[in-house]
Amino acid sequence: MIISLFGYHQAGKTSLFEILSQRKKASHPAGAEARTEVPRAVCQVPDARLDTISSLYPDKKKVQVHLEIEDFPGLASGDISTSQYLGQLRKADGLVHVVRGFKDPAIAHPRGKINPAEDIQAMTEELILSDLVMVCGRLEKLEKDLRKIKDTEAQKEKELLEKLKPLLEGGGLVKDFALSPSEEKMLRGFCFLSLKPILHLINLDEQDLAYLENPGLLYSDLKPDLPVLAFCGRIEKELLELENEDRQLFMSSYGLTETTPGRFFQKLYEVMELINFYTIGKDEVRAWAIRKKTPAVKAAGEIHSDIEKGFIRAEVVPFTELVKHGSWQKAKEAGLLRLEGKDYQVQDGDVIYFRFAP
Ligand SMILES: Nc1nc2c(ncn2[C@@H]2O[C@H](COP(=O)(O)OP(=O)(O)OP(=O)(O)O)[C@@H](O)[C@H]2O)c(=O)[nH]1
Ligand SMILES: [Mg+2]
Repeated sequence: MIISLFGYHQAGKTSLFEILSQRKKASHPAGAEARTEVPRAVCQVPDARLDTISSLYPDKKKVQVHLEIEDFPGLASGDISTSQYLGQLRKADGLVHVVRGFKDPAIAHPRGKINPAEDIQAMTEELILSDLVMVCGRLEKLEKDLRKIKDTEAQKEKELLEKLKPLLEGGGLVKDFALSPSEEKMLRGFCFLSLKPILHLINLDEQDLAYLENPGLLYSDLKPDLPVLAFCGRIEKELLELENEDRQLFMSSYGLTETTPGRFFQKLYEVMELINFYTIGKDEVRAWAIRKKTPAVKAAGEIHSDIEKGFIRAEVVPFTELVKHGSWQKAKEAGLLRLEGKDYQVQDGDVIYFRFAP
Protein backbone atom coordinates (compact mmCIF):
# COMPACT_ATOMS: atom_id res chain seq x y z
CA MET A 1 0.00 0.00 0.00
CA ILE A 2 1.33 3.41 -0.93
CA ILE A 3 0.69 6.54 1.13
CA SER A 4 1.72 9.85 -0.43
CA LEU A 5 2.75 12.86 1.66
CA PHE A 6 2.05 16.01 -0.31
CA GLY A 7 1.25 19.67 0.27
CA TYR A 8 2.40 23.21 -0.31
CA HIS A 9 6.09 24.18 -0.12
CA GLN A 10 7.92 23.99 3.18
CA ALA A 11 5.04 22.65 5.23
CA GLY A 12 7.07 19.87 6.84
CA LYS A 13 6.55 16.92 4.47
CA THR A 14 10.15 15.74 4.56
CA SER A 15 10.23 16.20 8.34
CA LEU A 16 7.15 13.97 8.64
CA PHE A 17 8.66 11.48 6.18
CA GLU A 18 11.73 11.19 8.37
CA ILE A 19 9.69 10.94 11.57
CA LEU A 20 7.46 8.19 10.20
CA SER A 21 10.28 6.18 8.69
CA GLN A 22 12.49 6.86 11.75
CA ARG A 23 15.28 8.12 9.54
CA LYS A 24 17.53 10.86 10.77
CA LYS A 25 18.04 12.14 7.28
CA ALA A 26 15.87 11.24 4.29
CA SER A 27 18.11 9.90 1.54
CA HIS A 28 16.83 11.72 -1.47
CA PRO A 29 17.99 10.70 -4.92
CA ALA A 30 20.80 12.87 -6.21
CA GLY A 31 21.47 14.57 -9.55
CA ALA A 32 19.13 14.38 -12.51
CA GLU A 33 16.95 11.75 -10.87
CA ALA A 34 16.16 14.13 -8.03
CA ARG A 35 13.96 16.11 -10.36
CA THR A 36 11.62 13.27 -11.13
CA GLU A 37 12.05 10.56 -8.52
CA VAL A 38 9.97 10.77 -5.37
CA PRO A 39 11.72 9.40 -2.27
CA ARG A 40 10.06 6.36 -0.76
CA ALA A 41 10.44 4.61 2.57
CA VAL A 42 8.94 1.55 4.13
CA CYS A 43 7.33 2.13 7.53
CA GLN A 44 6.57 -0.54 10.05
CA VAL A 45 3.18 0.00 11.64
CA PRO A 46 3.30 -0.23 15.45
CA ASP A 47 0.85 -2.87 16.64
CA ALA A 48 0.26 -3.78 20.30
CA ARG A 49 -1.88 -6.82 19.38
CA LEU A 50 0.89 -8.24 17.23
CA ASP A 51 3.33 -7.70 20.11
CA THR A 52 1.00 -9.73 22.35
CA ILE A 53 0.59 -12.58 19.85
CA SER A 54 4.32 -12.57 19.27
CA SER A 55 4.98 -12.87 23.02
CA LEU A 56 2.99 -16.15 22.95
CA TYR A 57 5.33 -17.47 20.25
CA PRO A 58 8.79 -16.23 21.23
CA ASP A 59 10.57 -18.56 18.76
CA LYS A 60 8.84 -17.06 15.75
CA LYS A 61 9.86 -13.88 13.99
CA LYS A 62 7.50 -10.91 14.38
CA VAL A 63 6.54 -9.21 11.12
CA GLN A 64 4.62 -5.91 11.31
CA VAL A 65 2.51 -4.38 8.54
CA HIS A 66 4.71 -2.51 6.11
CA LEU A 67 3.36 0.59 4.41
CA GLU A 68 5.25 2.58 1.82
CA ILE A 69 5.29 6.33 2.16
CA GLU A 70 6.31 8.81 -0.52
CA ASP A 71 7.68 12.30 0.08
CA PHE A 72 6.48 14.56 -2.75
CA PRO A 73 8.21 17.83 -3.54
CA GLY A 74 6.31 20.90 -2.38
CA LEU A 75 3.62 22.46 -4.53
CA ALA A 76 3.16 26.13 -5.28
CA SER A 77 -0.32 27.54 -4.95
CA GLY A 78 -2.50 26.41 -7.90
CA ASP A 79 0.20 24.02 -9.08
CA ILE A 80 -1.30 20.59 -8.75
CA SER A 81 -3.12 20.25 -12.09
CA THR A 82 0.08 20.92 -14.00
CA SER A 83 2.53 19.23 -11.64
CA GLN A 84 4.88 16.73 -13.24
CA TYR A 85 4.16 14.53 -10.20
CA LEU A 86 0.40 14.44 -10.72
CA GLY A 87 0.51 11.02 -12.42
CA GLN A 88 2.43 9.53 -9.53
CA LEU A 89 0.17 11.12 -6.93
CA ARG A 90 -2.79 9.48 -8.66
CA LYS A 91 -1.28 6.05 -8.00
CA ALA A 92 -1.43 6.49 -4.20
CA ASP A 93 -3.79 4.38 -2.12
CA GLY A 94 -4.08 7.16 0.44
CA LEU A 95 -3.11 10.84 0.62
CA VAL A 96 -1.57 12.67 3.54
CA HIS A 97 -1.81 16.43 3.14
CA VAL A 98 0.88 18.11 5.24
CA VAL A 99 -0.27 21.57 6.28
CA ARG A 100 1.89 24.32 7.74
CA GLY A 101 0.97 25.53 11.19
CA PHE A 102 4.38 26.75 12.43
CA LYS A 103 5.02 30.46 12.13
CA ASP A 104 8.74 30.98 11.41
CA PRO A 105 8.91 34.31 9.50
CA ALA A 106 12.17 33.21 7.84
CA ILE A 107 10.28 30.56 5.86
CA ALA A 108 7.87 32.03 3.32
CA HIS A 109 4.48 30.42 2.84
CA PRO A 110 3.42 29.98 -0.80
CA ARG A 111 -0.07 31.25 0.00
CA GLY A 112 1.22 34.26 1.91
CA LYS A 113 -0.10 33.52 5.40
CA ILE A 114 -0.30 30.74 7.95
CA ASN A 115 -3.85 29.49 7.98
CA PRO A 116 -4.30 25.71 8.02
CA ALA A 117 -8.08 25.79 7.45
CA GLU A 118 -7.63 27.92 4.32
CA ASP A 119 -4.75 25.74 3.08
CA ILE A 120 -6.90 22.63 3.48
CA GLN A 121 -9.75 24.29 1.61
CA ALA A 122 -7.44 25.55 -1.16
CA MET A 123 -5.76 22.18 -1.58
CA THR A 124 -9.12 20.39 -1.65
CA GLU A 125 -10.23 22.74 -4.43
CA GLU A 126 -7.02 21.96 -6.29
CA LEU A 127 -7.66 18.22 -6.07
CA ILE A 128 -11.19 18.72 -7.35
CA LEU A 129 -9.97 20.94 -10.18
CA SER A 130 -7.41 18.36 -11.29
CA ASP A 131 -10.22 15.76 -11.46
CA LEU A 132 -12.46 18.19 -13.33
CA VAL A 133 -9.73 18.82 -15.91
CA MET A 134 -9.57 15.06 -16.52
CA VAL A 135 -13.33 14.71 -16.78
CA CYS A 136 -13.56 17.56 -19.30
CA GLY A 137 -10.69 16.18 -21.38
CA ARG A 138 -12.23 12.73 -21.46
CA LEU A 139 -15.69 14.07 -22.32
CA GLU A 140 -14.29 15.98 -25.26
CA LYS A 141 -12.62 12.83 -26.57
CA LEU A 142 -15.71 10.68 -26.03
CA GLU A 143 -17.94 13.18 -27.82
CA LYS A 144 -15.58 13.24 -30.77
CA ASP A 145 -15.41 9.42 -30.93
CA LEU A 146 -19.16 8.99 -30.53
CA ARG A 147 -19.79 11.27 -33.48
CA LYS A 148 -17.81 8.83 -35.62
CA ILE A 149 -18.97 5.49 -34.25
CA LYS A 150 -21.74 4.13 -32.02
CA ASP A 151 -20.43 2.54 -28.86
CA THR A 152 -22.74 1.74 -25.93
CA GLU A 153 -19.93 1.51 -23.38
CA ALA A 154 -18.53 4.89 -24.41
CA GLN A 155 -22.05 6.32 -24.30
CA LYS A 156 -22.52 5.06 -20.71
CA GLU A 157 -19.19 6.51 -19.67
CA LYS A 158 -20.11 9.84 -21.24
CA GLU A 159 -23.43 9.92 -19.36
CA LEU A 160 -21.71 9.16 -16.08
CA LEU A 161 -19.06 11.84 -16.60
CA GLU A 162 -21.77 14.32 -17.52
CA LYS A 163 -23.37 13.67 -14.14
CA LEU A 164 -20.05 13.97 -12.35
CA LYS A 165 -18.99 17.21 -14.01
CA PRO A 166 -21.53 19.57 -12.35
CA LEU A 167 -20.76 18.01 -8.98
CA LEU A 168 -17.07 18.82 -9.36
CA GLU A 169 -17.85 22.27 -10.76
CA GLY A 170 -19.87 22.93 -7.60
CA GLY A 171 -16.89 22.03 -5.40
CA GLY A 172 -17.96 18.45 -4.60
CA LEU A 173 -15.56 15.54 -4.26
CA VAL A 174 -15.87 12.41 -6.40
CA LYS A 175 -16.02 10.67 -2.97
CA ASP A 176 -19.34 12.47 -2.31
CA PHE A 177 -20.91 11.00 -5.42
CA ALA A 178 -22.91 7.84 -4.65
CA LEU A 179 -21.38 5.46 -7.20
CA SER A 180 -22.86 2.07 -7.98
CA PRO A 181 -20.31 -0.79 -8.16
CA SER A 182 -20.44 -0.73 -11.99
CA GLU A 183 -19.95 3.05 -12.08
CA GLU A 184 -17.08 2.74 -9.65
CA LYS A 185 -15.49 0.17 -11.94
CA MET A 186 -15.99 2.43 -14.95
CA LEU A 187 -14.22 5.30 -13.18
CA ARG A 188 -11.42 3.27 -11.60
CA GLY A 189 -8.93 4.02 -14.36
CA PHE A 190 -9.17 7.77 -13.74
CA CYS A 191 -7.62 7.41 -10.25
CA PHE A 192 -9.44 10.58 -9.17
CA LEU A 193 -7.63 12.42 -6.39
CA SER A 194 -10.84 13.56 -4.74
CA LEU A 195 -11.93 9.93 -4.47
CA LYS A 196 -8.94 8.95 -2.38
CA PRO A 197 -8.92 8.78 1.41
CA ILE A 198 -7.16 11.87 2.72
CA LEU A 199 -5.75 12.78 6.12
CA HIS A 200 -4.61 16.35 6.86
CA LEU A 201 -1.57 16.67 9.12
CA ILE A 202 -0.97 20.08 10.62
CA ASN A 203 2.64 20.83 11.50
CA LEU A 204 2.25 22.87 14.69
CA ASP A 205 4.51 25.55 16.02
CA GLU A 206 6.50 24.48 19.11
CA GLN A 207 4.64 27.24 21.03
CA ASP A 208 1.32 25.58 20.23
CA LEU A 209 2.21 22.13 21.47
CA ALA A 210 -0.63 22.28 24.02
CA TYR A 211 -3.04 21.92 21.06
CA LEU A 212 -1.47 18.71 19.77
CA GLU A 213 -4.45 16.56 20.76
CA ASN A 214 -7.03 19.10 19.75
CA PRO A 215 -5.92 21.48 16.97
CA GLY A 216 -9.56 22.52 16.49
CA LEU A 217 -9.24 24.67 19.63
CA LEU A 218 -6.39 26.60 18.05
CA TYR A 219 -7.84 26.80 14.55
CA SER A 220 -11.53 27.31 15.19
CA ASP A 221 -12.34 27.59 11.48
CA LEU A 222 -11.25 23.99 10.83
CA LYS A 223 -14.28 21.98 9.76
CA PRO A 224 -14.98 19.58 12.65
CA ASP A 225 -15.73 16.59 10.39
CA LEU A 226 -12.37 16.78 8.58
CA PRO A 227 -9.87 14.04 9.36
CA VAL A 228 -7.09 16.11 10.93
CA LEU A 229 -4.12 15.29 13.11
CA ALA A 230 -1.47 17.61 14.50
CA PHE A 231 2.24 17.00 15.00
CA CYS A 232 5.25 19.14 15.74
CA GLY A 233 7.92 18.44 13.14
CA ARG A 234 10.68 20.36 14.84
CA ILE A 235 10.37 18.61 18.21
CA GLU A 236 9.91 15.15 16.76
CA LYS A 237 12.90 15.54 14.49
CA GLU A 238 15.00 16.35 17.53
CA LEU A 239 13.64 13.20 19.15
CA LEU A 240 15.03 11.13 16.28
CA GLU A 241 18.51 12.16 17.31
CA LEU A 242 18.14 10.86 20.86
CA GLU A 243 18.62 7.43 22.37
CA ASN A 244 16.00 5.75 24.56
CA GLU A 245 16.54 7.29 27.98
CA ASP A 246 17.18 10.80 26.67
CA ARG A 247 14.12 10.43 24.49
CA GLN A 248 11.90 9.77 27.47
CA LEU A 249 13.36 12.75 29.32
CA PHE A 250 12.95 15.00 26.30
CA MET A 251 9.37 13.86 25.77
CA SER A 252 8.36 14.39 29.37
CA SER A 253 9.95 17.85 29.34
CA TYR A 254 7.40 18.72 26.64
CA GLY A 255 4.62 16.74 28.30
CA LEU A 256 4.49 14.27 25.40
CA THR A 257 3.26 10.77 26.13
CA GLU A 258 3.20 9.40 22.60
CA THR A 259 5.18 10.04 19.42
CA THR A 260 3.63 10.81 16.05
CA PRO A 261 3.91 7.39 14.33
CA GLY A 262 1.55 5.60 16.75
CA ARG A 263 -1.13 8.31 16.51
CA PHE A 264 -0.58 8.73 12.78
CA PHE A 265 -1.07 5.10 11.79
CA GLN A 266 -4.11 4.74 14.04
CA LYS A 267 -5.78 7.72 12.37
CA LEU A 268 -4.65 6.63 8.90
CA TYR A 269 -6.25 3.23 9.46
CA GLU A 270 -9.52 4.99 10.37
CA VAL A 271 -9.43 7.25 7.33
CA MET A 272 -8.45 4.48 4.92
CA GLU A 273 -10.86 2.04 6.58
CA LEU A 274 -8.13 -0.49 7.17
CA ILE A 275 -8.09 -3.36 9.63
CA ASN A 276 -5.46 -5.93 10.57
CA PHE A 277 -5.65 -9.69 10.59
CA TYR A 278 -2.91 -11.98 11.84
CA THR A 279 -1.29 -15.25 10.84
CA ILE A 280 0.81 -17.62 12.91
CA GLY A 281 3.06 -19.40 10.44
CA LYS A 282 5.81 -21.98 10.84
CA ASP A 283 8.48 -19.34 11.26
CA GLU A 284 6.71 -16.05 11.75
CA VAL A 285 3.84 -14.27 13.42
CA ARG A 286 2.58 -11.62 11.08
CA ALA A 287 0.11 -8.75 10.75
CA TRP A 288 -1.63 -7.96 7.46
CA ALA A 289 -3.54 -4.81 6.54
CA ILE A 290 -6.71 -5.04 4.46
CA ARG A 291 -9.71 -2.82 3.84
CA LYS A 292 -12.79 -3.33 6.00
CA LYS A 293 -15.32 -5.79 4.54
CA THR A 294 -12.65 -7.70 2.59
CA PRO A 295 -13.87 -11.27 1.94
CA ALA A 296 -11.69 -14.08 3.31
CA VAL A 297 -10.66 -15.25 -0.15
CA LYS A 298 -9.24 -11.80 -1.01
CA ALA A 299 -7.50 -11.57 2.37
CA ALA A 300 -5.87 -14.90 1.50
CA GLY A 301 -4.69 -13.32 -1.75
CA GLU A 302 -2.78 -10.70 0.26
CA ILE A 303 -0.57 -13.51 1.50
CA HIS A 304 -0.20 -15.35 -1.81
CA SER A 305 -2.19 -15.65 -5.02
CA ASP A 306 -1.96 -19.48 -4.75
CA ILE A 307 -3.79 -19.36 -1.41
CA GLU A 308 -6.52 -17.25 -2.99
CA LYS A 309 -6.82 -19.59 -6.00
CA GLY A 310 -6.85 -22.79 -3.93
CA PHE A 311 -8.91 -21.34 -1.03
CA ILE A 312 -10.85 -24.00 0.88
CA ARG A 313 -11.68 -22.52 4.29
CA ALA A 314 -10.44 -19.91 6.73
CA GLU A 315 -9.89 -21.14 10.27
CA VAL A 316 -10.53 -18.13 12.48
CA VAL A 317 -9.83 -17.40 16.14
CA PRO A 318 -10.44 -13.82 17.33
CA PHE A 319 -7.43 -12.12 18.92
CA THR A 320 -9.10 -11.82 22.35
CA GLU A 321 -9.84 -15.57 22.48
CA LEU A 322 -6.34 -16.47 21.37
CA VAL A 323 -4.85 -14.36 24.13
CA LYS A 324 -7.34 -15.58 26.73
CA HIS A 325 -6.41 -19.21 26.02
CA GLY A 326 -2.71 -18.64 25.47
CA SER A 327 -2.28 -20.39 22.12
CA TRP A 328 -3.98 -21.34 18.87
CA GLN A 329 -4.06 -25.00 19.92
CA LYS A 330 -5.69 -24.29 23.28
CA ALA A 331 -8.28 -21.97 21.72
CA LYS A 332 -9.05 -24.77 19.24
CA GLU A 333 -9.43 -27.32 22.05
CA ALA A 334 -11.82 -24.92 23.78
CA GLY A 335 -13.99 -25.03 20.64
CA LEU A 336 -13.31 -21.41 19.67
CA LEU A 337 -12.00 -22.01 16.20
CA ARG A 338 -14.52 -21.12 13.50
CA LEU A 339 -14.51 -22.36 9.93
CA GLU A 340 -15.40 -19.60 7.50
CA GLY A 341 -15.98 -19.65 3.74
CA LYS A 342 -14.81 -17.45 0.87
CA ASP A 343 -17.30 -14.65 1.46
CA TYR A 344 -16.72 -14.26 5.20
CA GLN A 345 -15.86 -10.62 5.91
CA VAL A 346 -12.60 -10.64 7.82
CA GLN A 347 -12.88 -8.78 11.14
CA ASP A 348 -10.29 -6.57 12.77
CA GLY A 349 -8.11 -8.75 14.99
CA ASP A 350 -8.99 -12.10 13.41
CA VAL A 351 -6.18 -14.63 13.65
CA ILE A 352 -6.47 -16.80 10.57
CA TYR A 353 -5.12 -20.01 9.15
CA PHE A 354 -6.09 -20.45 5.50
CA ARG A 355 -6.70 -23.99 4.29
CA PHE A 356 -6.02 -24.22 0.59
CA ALA A 357 -5.36 -26.78 -2.12
CA PRO A 358 -1.97 -26.08 -3.69
N1 LIG B 1 9.82 26.42 13.35
C1 LIG B 1 9.56 25.25 12.76
N2 LIG B 1 10.16 25.00 11.59
C2 LIG B 1 9.89 23.83 11.00
C3 LIG B 1 9.02 22.89 11.56
N3 LIG B 1 8.93 21.83 10.73
C4 LIG B 1 9.73 22.11 9.67
N4 LIG B 1 10.32 23.32 9.84
C5 LIG B 1 11.26 23.94 8.95
O1 LIG B 1 10.62 24.18 7.72
C6 LIG B 1 11.48 23.90 6.65
C7 LIG B 1 10.85 22.93 5.72
O2 LIG B 1 10.73 21.66 6.35
P1 LIG B 1 10.61 20.35 5.45
O3 LIG B 1 10.25 19.22 6.34
O4 LIG B 1 11.79 20.19 4.57
O5 LIG B 1 9.35 20.78 4.58
P2 LIG B 1 8.86 20.22 3.17
O6 LIG B 1 7.38 20.35 3.19
O7 LIG B 1 9.42 18.87 2.91
O8 LIG B 1 9.51 21.29 2.17
P3 LIG B 1 9.56 21.18 0.55
O9 LIG B 1 9.80 19.74 0.20
O10 LIG B 1 10.68 22.08 0.18
O11 LIG B 1 8.24 21.67 0.09
C8 LIG B 1 12.78 23.39 7.26
O12 LIG B 1 13.68 24.48 7.30
C9 LIG B 1 12.38 22.98 8.65
O13 LIG B 1 13.43 23.12 9.58
C10 LIG B 1 8.40 23.20 12.81
O14 LIG B 1 7.61 22.42 13.36
N5 LIG B 1 8.72 24.40 13.36
MG1 LIG C 1 10.44 18.11 1.24
